[in-house]
Amino acid sequence: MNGIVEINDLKELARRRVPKMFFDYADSGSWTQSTYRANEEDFAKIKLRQRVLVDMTNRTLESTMIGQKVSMPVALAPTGLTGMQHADGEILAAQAAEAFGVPFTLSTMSVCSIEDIAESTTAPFWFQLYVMRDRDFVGRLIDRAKAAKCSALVLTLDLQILGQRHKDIRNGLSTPPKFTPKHIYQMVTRPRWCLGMMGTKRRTFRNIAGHAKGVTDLSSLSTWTAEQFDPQLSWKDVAWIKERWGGKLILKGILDKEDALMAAQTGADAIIVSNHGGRQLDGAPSSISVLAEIADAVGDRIEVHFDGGIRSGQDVLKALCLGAKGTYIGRSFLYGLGALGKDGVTLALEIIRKELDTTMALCGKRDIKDVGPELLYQPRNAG
Ligand code: HOC
Repeated sequence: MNGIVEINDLKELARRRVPKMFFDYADSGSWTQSTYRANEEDFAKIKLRQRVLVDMTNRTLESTMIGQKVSMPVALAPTGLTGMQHADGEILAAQAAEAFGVPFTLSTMSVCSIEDIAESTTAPFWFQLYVMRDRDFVGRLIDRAKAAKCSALVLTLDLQILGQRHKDIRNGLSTPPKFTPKHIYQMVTRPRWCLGMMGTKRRTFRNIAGHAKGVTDLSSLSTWTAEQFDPQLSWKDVAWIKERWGGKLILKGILDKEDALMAAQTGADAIIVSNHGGRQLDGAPSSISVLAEIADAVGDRIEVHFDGGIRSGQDVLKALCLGAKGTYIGRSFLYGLGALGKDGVTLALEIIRKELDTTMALCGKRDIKDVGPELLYQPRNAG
């Protein structure tokens, strides 16, 4: 599309098209947002080695993540309330990912349900699980993911309690609930978004509907979340979930080497080095700054994946060079979704694929499976 060259262009278009409270919800981090910013900024500090006169024909980005074929090692991350960026957002993103040959991960906290995605796609998708105090409900979610033939369960470990997000509080997306004329104004001044929402039945949180009876809007959802998410989640629960699920298991939210070592002992298939997009512990290091240490510590025992701050194909390449077998984009696809719906998600994936391919070639590699730390520039006097 004219004028859209990089992910940032999609971001600016989304900012104009999505009501502020929902754009901010996706876009912001917790507290001072220092970790959220570091996720992006630390990528820029990593320099690539330019190589010349290397045969660059017949390049391939194909790879695998947890043994599943991917057209490039970039999955769509589980993102909460994706259906608020665009009507039926989770369905559109899943369809775009399927056409592209990359995994889509549905969040527990999504607007469209597990069953909605299963009915609208043919490729197996991944389901992200939050653990609530009510283990029967958690068990039922796992069973629904099995019935929908999800091919991996992504268990999030870093949201036992919710990090405080100042923008959400200021926007009224918090407890106690606030819904003011300002919100209504934000919505009606985004006619495309409004028409889309009016045209769909999927406007509330269908994975948890039925269990969370009073949850009908964002405010009541945030109250429910605060009460339901289990602050006592432990490694024992991981064992229980692994057993109940019985399929491929990915543990998301590892940022510390000690935790990575514990995770490697669980028998899970992969970990995701992640700080939840800078939305949980503000002041924690960027995901990219801890990736190499974690990959070195456990990479021979468990597949290491990465998320946090990827806004280009160059960022993907850097994460792969530092030890990730696969990566995830969250905001990068959400901006596309908010800007242009399904076409915007496809465009975000195309932008990333082209940047990844060109960067890999300029670094002198033809196969994404062959990239490693040798592609990164190490200044002579670096410690
Ligand atoms: C109000 C809902 O992964 C996020 C999500 C989890 C959200 C639950 C809160 O936004 O970080």
